[in-house]
Amino acid sequence: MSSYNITTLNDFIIQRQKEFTYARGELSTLLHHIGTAAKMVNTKIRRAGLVEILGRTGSVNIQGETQQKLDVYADEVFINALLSSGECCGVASEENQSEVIFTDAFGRDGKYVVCMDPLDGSSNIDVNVSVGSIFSIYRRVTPRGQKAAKEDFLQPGSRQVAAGYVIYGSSTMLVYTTGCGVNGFTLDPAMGEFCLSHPAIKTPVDGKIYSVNEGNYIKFPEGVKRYIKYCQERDTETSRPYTSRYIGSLVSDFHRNLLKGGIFLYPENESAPSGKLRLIYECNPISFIAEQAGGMATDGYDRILEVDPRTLHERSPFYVGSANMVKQVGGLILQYNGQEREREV
Ligand code: AHM
Ligand code: MG
Repeated sequence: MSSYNITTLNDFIIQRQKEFTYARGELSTLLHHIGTAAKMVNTKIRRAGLVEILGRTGSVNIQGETQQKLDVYADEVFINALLSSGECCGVASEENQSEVIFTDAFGRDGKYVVCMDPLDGSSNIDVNVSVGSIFSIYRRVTPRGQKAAKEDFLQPGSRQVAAGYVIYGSSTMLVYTTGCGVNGFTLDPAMGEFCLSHPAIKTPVDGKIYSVNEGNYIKFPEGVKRYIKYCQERDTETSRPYTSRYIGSLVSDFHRNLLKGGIFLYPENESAPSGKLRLIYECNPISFIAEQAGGMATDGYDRILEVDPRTLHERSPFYVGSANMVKQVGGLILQYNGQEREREV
C-alpha cells in the first residue's frame, strides 16, 4: 500500500478541525502536543527493561502508593508538553496532590484544562504487562488571562471537550474522541507516527467478556455478586458462561472490551467504599469514549458523566462497557442493594 493512503494523527486532527467552522485550532494544537508526549513516554517504556529507569523512586504519591520512575517521567513529559502547547492553563494529574497551574502569560491565556493519569497501572511495568495514559480536556470556566482555579477542574464529565487514552501494549495505540465518535491510531515505529488504524470505533451492545478483580468477590455488593454469578451460569441462548478477562490495567481491560464487547467492573467494596478508580481522570475520560462508541458507563446507579466532582482525587465505583451488560448489572444493584448509597471521597 502506498504511504499516501495513510492518515496520521496530525493529518486527522487537521481534517477534523476544518469540519468545525469556528474552530481556531487551539484544541488541535493541544491534541498534537499530547500525541508527541505519548511518543516520548512510549520510547521510555519500550526501554524499561533495559535501563535503570525501571524501579522505584522511593517517594510515595498522594494516594499512598510508591511512585515508580516511569510514573514521574510520564507526568513530567505530559505536563511539559501541555505547558509548551500554549493552549492549556493547568493540569490535574494522579501524581500531584494539587492541580498544576501554568502561571506564565501563555498559560494564563490558555483556554483548556487537562485532567490526566499519566501512567495508569504502573505496577504492571515490573512484569511487562500493558499500561496506559488517560487524558480528559475541558474548556476552562474562569476567564482567560487569569490563573486557572479549582472550579476549572471540577466539572462534570459531560462537559469534556475531548478525551483519550494511550495503550502501551503489543503495539502502541492512541484512542480519542472529541464528541464525534471514537478513532484509534496505531504507532508505526518506523515512521514514528500514529496512523489511523481503527476509524469510527463502535462497541457491541451485548458482550461476552466480564472483567473484574474476582479476588474481592466476597466484599462486593450483593447485586454485583449476583451479576458475576449470572455471567458464570450456563445458558446456550445467551452464550453463557461468559469469558472472564482481567489484566488489572484499566486502559488494557477497557480497550479489549471496547473492541470485542464486554463489561469492566470496579465496584465499591468493604475496604474501599467508593472503589478504587478516580472520577475525573480515570472514569470520566473512559466513560466519554465508551458512550461515543455506543457503550455505557455508570457508578452502579447514575451515568458517570453526570456526577459533579467534589475533589480532584475523588474515587467512584465504575461499570463500563457494552450497554446491555452495564444496564443489567445496574438493575441487579438496584434490586439487591436498593436506592441508598453513600458517596465518599
Ligand atoms: P493506579 O492508578 O494506581 O495505577 O491503579 C489503577 C489500576 C487500574 O489500571 C486497574 O483497573 C486497577 O488499578 C486494578 O486494581 P486492582 O489491582 O485492585 O484490581
Ligand atoms: Mg491510575
